[in-house]
Amino acid sequence: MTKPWDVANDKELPWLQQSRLAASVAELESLCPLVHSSKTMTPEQKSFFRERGYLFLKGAFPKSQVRPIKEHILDELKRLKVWSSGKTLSASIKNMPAFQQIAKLSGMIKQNDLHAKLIIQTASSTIASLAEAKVVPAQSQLLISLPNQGNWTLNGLNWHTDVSSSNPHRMPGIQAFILIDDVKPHGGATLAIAGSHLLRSRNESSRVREILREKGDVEEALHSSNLSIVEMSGQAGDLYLMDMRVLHTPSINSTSSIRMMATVRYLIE
Ligand SMILES: O=C(O)CCC(=O)C(=O)O
Repeated sequence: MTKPWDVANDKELPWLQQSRLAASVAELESLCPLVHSSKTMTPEQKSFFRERGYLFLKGAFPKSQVRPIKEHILDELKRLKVWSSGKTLSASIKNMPAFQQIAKLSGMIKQNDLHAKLIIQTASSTIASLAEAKVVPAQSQLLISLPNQGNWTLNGLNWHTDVSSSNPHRMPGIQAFILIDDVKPHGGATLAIAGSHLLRSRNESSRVREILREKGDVEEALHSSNLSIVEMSGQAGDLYLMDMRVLHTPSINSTSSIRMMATVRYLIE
């Protein structure tokens, strides 16, 4: 099993077509009655996760738990002279390609261990319940994007999986995406292709790659293969859980707010 956390292994999937995200919103809304229970997942949540490869848990963390992390990030950005009082201070970081910026900022900001550990612990039991297996938090990372990165688009994104498993029938792990602050649609949230974890054969995968390269209505084409794009936007404290076989990508932050998320990768023992 390889763990190329920082390196996209699907670089040949560069061009996507911009369009709406209606299918994913409908999917998320259908889950709303289920989302408040934590730790033990309901059979409905487990079955949704198995079929779509992700789960949205609205308000999984109290805002009081994520607020200190947000404050720490803002303090760090100020200390590093990257961002303060609504202004970007570092021209070199602002001018970096959007996705390099994420990696750079995640490397620069010191993690606040105490709060990160609390999040990791709280999510662990929920994830173990979903995986029905023992899971180990292998790696955590802040996902920060500066505002105003340009027009939001589905073109030129970096679709990838972080772990390649020798057995495509077995889920290698679950990745948690935690919203540290509110993230509006088109605000730089991670995008995922729901259902892509079930692409079994080389033929199926190649067809999806082709769809992602085409300039037509990509979402329509994905929909006909029972695939849909999920934009992990929401409010501080929301949690998205994703089967690590699901294709996902960073996206452009076209809003005027910093995108603040954190991710933890849990591998199945
Ligand atoms: O910055 C992002 O939202 C992308 C995150 C990602 O691709 C990953 O954690 O593997």
